[in-house]
Amino acid sequence: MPPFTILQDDIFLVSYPKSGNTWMRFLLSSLHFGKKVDWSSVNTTIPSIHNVSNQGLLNFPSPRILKSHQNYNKGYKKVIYLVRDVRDVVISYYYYHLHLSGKNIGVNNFDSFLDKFLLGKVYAGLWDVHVQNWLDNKDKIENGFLLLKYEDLINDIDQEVERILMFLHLSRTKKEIKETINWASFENMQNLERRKQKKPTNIDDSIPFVRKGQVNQWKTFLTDEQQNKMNNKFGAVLNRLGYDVM
Ligand code: PPS
Repeated sequence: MPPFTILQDDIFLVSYPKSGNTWMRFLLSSLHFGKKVDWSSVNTTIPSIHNVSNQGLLNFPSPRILKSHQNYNKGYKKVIYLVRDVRDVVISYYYYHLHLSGKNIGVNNFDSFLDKFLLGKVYAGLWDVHVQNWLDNKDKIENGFLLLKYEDLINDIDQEVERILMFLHLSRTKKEIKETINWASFENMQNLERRKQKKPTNIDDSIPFVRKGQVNQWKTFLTDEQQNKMNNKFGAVLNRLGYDVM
């Protein structure tokens, strides 16, 4: 992607794809900007550096929150890094491809997608490289690095919202926090998705973007052989993040 201007007070929301960044953008839009976004306004509140030109990004008021899937970038000065168990990421990513273009994705079953994923032949490359690069460099990030786990958000959203507020030096009332969490709930985001006005024509409606929103899907979805492949490839980084690897 072309270079873009990083400002001193930018906050980056960084994640490997399918780790829950859209959920986080709904939460942050409300916590940081006081805006309850929907699918038409999320991109005009927290833009993606991948979809907006440098000039377009400069039109956003500071401090900007910018979504990024980029690998470690030493220019980023404040980073919220969101991770998710890669064994669920791969399933979510597979369904996302089906959502985007029906069956016409060059892989016609999960096994072939898994093989591509294990080789890093998907957008954003290898999951473990992405995670390791950010974790290895986190202490160099000038204005702070906050690691969030999708699973912690699912298990204790109140506690994670407190951590986010502290990291961003924000204070919000209990009522504001409750309303934010409800607005960004799985059910509300799925409802908002259903009511979306503009839907690209190549979307497969039977597979929503806000699809399952669960942890440990892999335990029932992946075969033993597929679990072994994932654990062999990503076990070290899964362990580093505190995920169970059998
Ligand atoms: S993307 O395409 O990289 O921007 O995808 P991303 O938003 O990072 O991740 C999509 C997955 O996040 C789930 N999701 C949620 N989970 C829990 N609660 C809420 N509110 C929520 N919103 C989105 C979404 O369903 C995708 O996960 P899967 O496992 O496919 O359901």
